[in-house]
Amino acid sequence: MIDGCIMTRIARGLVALLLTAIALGGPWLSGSSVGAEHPVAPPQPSGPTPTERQLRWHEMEFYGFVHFTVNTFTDKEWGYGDEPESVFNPTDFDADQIASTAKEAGMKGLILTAKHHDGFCLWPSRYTEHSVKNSPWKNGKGDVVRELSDACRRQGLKFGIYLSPWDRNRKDYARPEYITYYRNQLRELLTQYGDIFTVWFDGANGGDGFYGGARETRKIDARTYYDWDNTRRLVRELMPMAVMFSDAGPDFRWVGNEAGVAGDPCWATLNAAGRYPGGSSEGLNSGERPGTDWIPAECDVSIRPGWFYHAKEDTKVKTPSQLLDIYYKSVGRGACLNLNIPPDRRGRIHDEDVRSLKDFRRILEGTFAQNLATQATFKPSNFRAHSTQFAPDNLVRADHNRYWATDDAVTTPELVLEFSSPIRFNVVGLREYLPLGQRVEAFGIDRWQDGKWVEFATGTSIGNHRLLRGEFVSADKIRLRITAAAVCPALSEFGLFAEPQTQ
Ligand code: FUL
Repeated sequence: MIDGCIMTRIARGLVALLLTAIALGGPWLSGSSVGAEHPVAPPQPSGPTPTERQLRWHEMEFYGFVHFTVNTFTDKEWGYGDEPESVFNPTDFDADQIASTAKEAGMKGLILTAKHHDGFCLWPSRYTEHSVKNSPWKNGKGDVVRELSDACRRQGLKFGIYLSPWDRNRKDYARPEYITYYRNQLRELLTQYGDIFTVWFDGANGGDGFYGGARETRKIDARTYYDWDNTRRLVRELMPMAVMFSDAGPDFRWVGNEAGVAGDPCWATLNAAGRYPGGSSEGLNSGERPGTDWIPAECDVSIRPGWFYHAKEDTKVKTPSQLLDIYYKSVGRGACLNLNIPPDRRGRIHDEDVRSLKDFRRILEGTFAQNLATQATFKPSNFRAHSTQFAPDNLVRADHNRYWATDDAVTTPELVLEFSSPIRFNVVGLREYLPLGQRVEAFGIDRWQDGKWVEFATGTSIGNHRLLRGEFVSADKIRLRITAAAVCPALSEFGLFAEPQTQ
């Protein structure tokens, strides 16, 4: 009788033999025949890889923040915590207007400040009186979390929550009891409002506050006070597919600034050991390579200078071209973009913001409506075992689960795209097949001009999505060069796009 261990060793041996044969172009895979039907072993993953919940989050790419609370009515950015509930009184709250604005802007979800640093709760929590239930809005019967989460679902948007760990209202803040209060509130939010795609843990803590009338400065040790391990465990238990944000992950990280700009490179990997929310921001902007953990970046930025609505900023709403620039520097560098759209005192997104978002979307849609690379014939220097499974035409399929991969030994392949007539473009898009990790470390894009290759752009990290935006060029041959990779590349998209000329 052969025991399980020997069987495993035999199986491993066979797989190794098969992989070696593939790498050498084994005869039964017919080295030269394109379209061999035999299944070919895919490349092995390299380095940290994303979880299923992180993959779902990556796919979202663009979603929004909704900063709304007493600050909207007191014209502040950080409420002190002593604001009377009576100040919260939107005159025409319209969750559908907020959600449809987000939807039309191309966002895939919204994250609401259920409680900001001032401690006022936008839902009628059982655990505090400092909430909508004691406000004049809807005679204390309103629930912003309920209305916005329902409106998001109606629009097909995901819904997430921001619950500030720092609470300037609570008497027990900085004491152990507060952690129980915080978790009780999390439990309410994660059990009463349907599916929650993310929980956003803010690391900010300014110290002073009302604290039930104490009006003093309270310092906590951000490393230990919140006992994050157990709070994260609670989130996993109540909402297993929710991704958690903080400076330190665990699922996605702060990008290190509030300008919406990811580093270049921006690796999805990070060394998580020793990091905690509110800790050092070193390394967050560019990530860390090779890195021990898959903790990709989110770029959070407001459409206005402040996070909350202030009438004086109506003239300072970011223009469509500023939003586009942010998009290319966030989504286009492999991060997700979390763009804040703060409701005004009516409880609606202001016309200026709506107008800017619409135009921004129009330009993006015009740009990505057509991938010109679909018209090309692909000439790769290599594709894995000559199998259609890994052929370069996977790069222009809508299905991002198909990818172009090379043989294990080939880490710097080239791919030439030939067109029957010149195409005109100014944006190049690339994606890696994320389940196999972030593999490519450098690449170049060239165009054929006057009998020679001329560089269009070069880059380093690709990850979920890389967009390179340049001057308009025309060419009937384009080349992608992978110039450095940790292991054989696995790319799921190559796109050539043209921005609409009239902006
Ligand atoms: C920061 C907060 O202090 C700001 O008020 C805002 O909520 C931003 C998204 O995070 O840390």
